Amino acid sequence: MRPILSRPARLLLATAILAGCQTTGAPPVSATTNETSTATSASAATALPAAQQQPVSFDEWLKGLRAEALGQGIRPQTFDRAFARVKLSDRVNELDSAQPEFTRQPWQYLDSMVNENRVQQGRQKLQENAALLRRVSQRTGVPPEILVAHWGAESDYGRGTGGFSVIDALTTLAFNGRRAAYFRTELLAALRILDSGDIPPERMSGSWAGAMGQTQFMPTIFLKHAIDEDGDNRRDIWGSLPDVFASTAKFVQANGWRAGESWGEEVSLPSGFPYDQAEYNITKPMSEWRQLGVRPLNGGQLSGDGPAAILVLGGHQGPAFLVRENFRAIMKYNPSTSYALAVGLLADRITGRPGIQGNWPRHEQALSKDERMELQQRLASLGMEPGTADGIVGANTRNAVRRFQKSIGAVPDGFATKSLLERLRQASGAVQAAG
Ligand SMILES: [Ca+2]
Repeated sequence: MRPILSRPARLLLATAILAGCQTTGAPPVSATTNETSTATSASAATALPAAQQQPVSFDEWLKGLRAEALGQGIRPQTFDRAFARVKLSDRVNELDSAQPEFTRQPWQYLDSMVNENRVQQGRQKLQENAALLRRVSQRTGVPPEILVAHWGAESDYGRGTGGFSVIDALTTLAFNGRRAAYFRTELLAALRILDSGDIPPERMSGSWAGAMGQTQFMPTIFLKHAIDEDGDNRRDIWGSLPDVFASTAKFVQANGWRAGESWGEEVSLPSGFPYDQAEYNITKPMSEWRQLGVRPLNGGQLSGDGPAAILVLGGHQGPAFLVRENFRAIMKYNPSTSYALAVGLLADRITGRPGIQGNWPRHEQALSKDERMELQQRLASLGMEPGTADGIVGANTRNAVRRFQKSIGAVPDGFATKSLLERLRQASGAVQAAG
């Protein structure tokens, strides 16, 4: 529907691209911006419902959907009004099937998400809405700056909520998308929202994958967590800031936010640190990290008991972060470690704390999809067990990279770059020559 991607679409795709290189190993169940899972879930294509194997006309399909919706108690006039001018969207199909060719490095993503402009805007929004944010924060334990940072990350403080009709987008994806069953559930949830009168269909806008309004909630998340804070009997995450902040806070609280604790911090690691322990899924009590020599940047000792994990998204040459339980709560909004880091750092900057102190290894180039697959194939041929050669660098691939790094005496940080692929090519060439 537009010649170039809008800012929110680019933002969401960027998240998807990053999730591709930093998938957490968890099943792809993004709570809100579902693009993350859509673009990276290779297994989704294998789970087509039976209906997909016997194509039906759109009219027949719509009849079936109407019967199902009415069976769930949605009023016929709601359904008919929602679908009066429904259009299948080629653009949605295009975005759904887009496979990212190039991965952005974490610092490129963070540069775009936590830039000076975003920080300044965030400070202003925090001030403008101070009383409201304080009230919501006191009730839920989620700090105002975290609410503002989610808002900034999801929709650039409400400016980029996606220009798609949610009904059109979800209908397109439910009718013939790769994950039709999932989107059918979301479409029925969207109809339930319309039926409850929260928003008229023509104002129900969102991303190409149906993430709605300023919070970018998927419809099922809206039904569970959206709040009418301003008391007009409508949960309006499109136009009401009280509703936006209260809904975000309820969702983040439900995701396990611990009041009074931070998301984490940048830390310094000693030389000889066991970088094979720097992985999102490896958590340890704080006492163990202290023993391993992990320190706050400004000296002293780490506070709290843990559990926490160490993240080095740019390998051992880049900054290191200790991430706590609240980091996991942020990730339930969008299951990408880079996303959660962006929200945490944006919140820090908004409240005047410094940004990242360490330097990223900006000379390290990202791998293309072909190169990622080559990396995996070469690791497999050396017996490093990277899992399926699908071009997605997750924990399995990172651990295989670590095995290879150990085998050549390099620091086992699992960071897959062009220079690492080059060393791998040399090593597998050497193996071939020896064989
Ligand atoms: Ca309201």
